[in-house]
Amino acid sequence: MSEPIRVLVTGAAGQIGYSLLYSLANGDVFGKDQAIILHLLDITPALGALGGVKFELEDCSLPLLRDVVCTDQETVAFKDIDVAVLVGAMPRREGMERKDLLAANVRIFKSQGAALDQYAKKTVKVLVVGNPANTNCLICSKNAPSIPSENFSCLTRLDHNRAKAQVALKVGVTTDKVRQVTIWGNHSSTQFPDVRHAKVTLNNGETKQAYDAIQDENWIKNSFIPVVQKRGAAIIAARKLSSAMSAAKAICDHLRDWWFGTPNDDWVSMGVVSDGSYGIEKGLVYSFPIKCQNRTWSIVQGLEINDWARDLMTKTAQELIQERDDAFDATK
Ligand code: NAX
Repeated sequence: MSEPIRVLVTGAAGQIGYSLLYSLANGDVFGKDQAIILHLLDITPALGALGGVKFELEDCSLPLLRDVVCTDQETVAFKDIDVAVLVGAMPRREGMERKDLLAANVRIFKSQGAALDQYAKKTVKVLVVGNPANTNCLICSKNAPSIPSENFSCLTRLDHNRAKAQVALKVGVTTDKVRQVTIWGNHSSTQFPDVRHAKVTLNNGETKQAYDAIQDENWIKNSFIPVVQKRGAAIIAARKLSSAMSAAKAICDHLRDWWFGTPNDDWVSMGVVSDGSYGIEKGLVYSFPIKCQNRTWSIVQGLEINDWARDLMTKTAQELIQERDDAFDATK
């Protein structure tokens, strides 16, 4: 058994934290022979609840879980960590202006970026979940100059999983039979869920392009895309709470694939710092089709982009440019 890795989860007393921690501690993400020490950070008023989460983790009686460190101090939380899952963020409160929300999140992610820079291992892998996830990730990376920007990513895997599930439901196959879907852009309603390059293996064993399996372009453009884009809002409307179980599952998928690699015949979606691929402004944190190997990721190159797709990819990039500029303004 190798040395335990230290995994930080921020906002650990919240609802995603509650759905996520068991899977991390049980070896579902980093492997069944990888011991783990959990660092759980939350704000001071949540420390009581966080203590209850620690009791429950102990009661799960998990052999891989070597320690649980609960804290409201960044100096403790970020010390020597191998992985950071940044879930905690400022939620929008009634009457709060977008600018105030952005300013509050910029403060949080600036401070956490600086803490990563100062206390974490230089090899730390960072996954930003708290919204606005892409821009928070950008702020965090900018404030951790000693950590390579490739070590930062934001979660668009939930959108990716939603897209796979919608196609699987439409065609009548299980979700593992749908491959190579892509979420382009922002984790927001401007994202572009793209199945133009996706493949589906039908129940008779035949593999087809998703467009040929679906045979309904109108459904793709006018049902599939808006359903995936607005799924988060649909869950809030139905549950009166935002997605937590599916978000936690997506976090596990994202981390597992980054750690162990993606299958040869598939790719995943991750928000990463753009290198200019597909004409997306360098430096923006944008969701791309990604392959992982040896704990590093690369953007899948050479996918054909037609005018319709280009228009959607540009719209979501423009929103990210605006968010980035507003975030920098908010701190002035
Ligand atoms: P909850 O409100 O249940 O939990 C958030 C937790 O973060 C709370 O315990 C709170 O005390 C803590 N927190 C707030 N500020 C903090 C700080 N500065 N440091 C440490 N902890 C802090 O929210 P939950 O449903 O768990 O969602 C968390 C975040 O994930 C939200 O920003 C949400 O919008 C975002 N999501 C992002 C998704 C994605 O795909 N990128 C999907 C799911 C989710 O909506």
